[in-house]
Amino acid sequence: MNNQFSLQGKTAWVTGASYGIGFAIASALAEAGANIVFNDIGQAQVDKGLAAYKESGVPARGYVCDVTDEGAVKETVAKIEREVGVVDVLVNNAGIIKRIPMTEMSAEDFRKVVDVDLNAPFIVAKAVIPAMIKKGGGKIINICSMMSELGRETVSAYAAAKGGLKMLTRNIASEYGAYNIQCNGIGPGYIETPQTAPLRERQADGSRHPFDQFIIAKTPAARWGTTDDLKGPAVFLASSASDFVNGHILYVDGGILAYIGKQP
Ligand code: NAP
Ligand code: GCO
Repeated sequence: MNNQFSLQGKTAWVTGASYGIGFAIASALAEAGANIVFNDIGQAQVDKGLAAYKESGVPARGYVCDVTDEGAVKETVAKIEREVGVVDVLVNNAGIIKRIPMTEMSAEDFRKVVDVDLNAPFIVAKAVIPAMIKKGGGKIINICSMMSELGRETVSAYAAAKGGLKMLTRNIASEYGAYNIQCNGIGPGYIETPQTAPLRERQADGSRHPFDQFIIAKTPAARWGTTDDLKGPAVFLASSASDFVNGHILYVDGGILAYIGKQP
């Protein structure tokens, strides 16, 4: 059974993984035996990531690549294939959010969020699928969100992108399942990372942020998730243990989507 979860000899690319969820997922895939590559927008961020991986004892290669730049993505895939090997596992993790009321959000800002959170997963998946087909198969994991299913104030662009990413996941599964490529999503709940730090800031009186309290009440587990909570699900979807799982969004949310919320 343990062999089913082994990634020995596999090359795994986690995008935007200098820190946060991507870093945790890359570390977990490495622990399962994968050779890790990651990218970030600038050399400074890549160097920061390399130092963090080294400190954690995780061998990793870092590449400077803006995932919204198709030319840069194609070049990065060619470098990875030359220097490490064909990408067996792709985790489309890189993402941004802009929390602005829709009527106050510029079309430019809306496009920026969709570009990173939806267009880029298309660009990167499109770049790695041909070599996966030649190799006889592969795994693609798109990092979706609660906002793939739910809306809330100020996150219109993010929800539109993550909802689209859910359907892109299902379409890749549909179009390339015949080539032994499984494409699934992970939908994290509310996770403690820099991206959600503003939602957890302590108030001047030391009390919890109202949104923090809201999430605690909405989550049966009565806590925020940590990046460690995502490690097992990522290894499962990256390994042969999930070879007949395709087009599925695995929500790792402590039960938020199942729960009406604690009565105030
Ligand atoms: P984060 O802390 O903000 O990290 C995002 C990472 O993506 C950073 O390393 C960032 O690099 C990188 N990135 C952004 N734009 C990029 C681009 N154009 N090219 C390459 N890299 C880029 O976010 P996180 O909380 O770890 O979230 C990671 C993923 O999980 C995102 O897709 C997010 O939407 C999703 N998610 C997060 C949560 C949560 O509660 N935290 C829940 C559900 C889903 P820089 O530092 O250089 O900007
Ligand atoms: C927000 C949060 C969420 C989380 C995550 C939830 O502002 O609502 O940032 O969007 O990032 O996507 O799954």
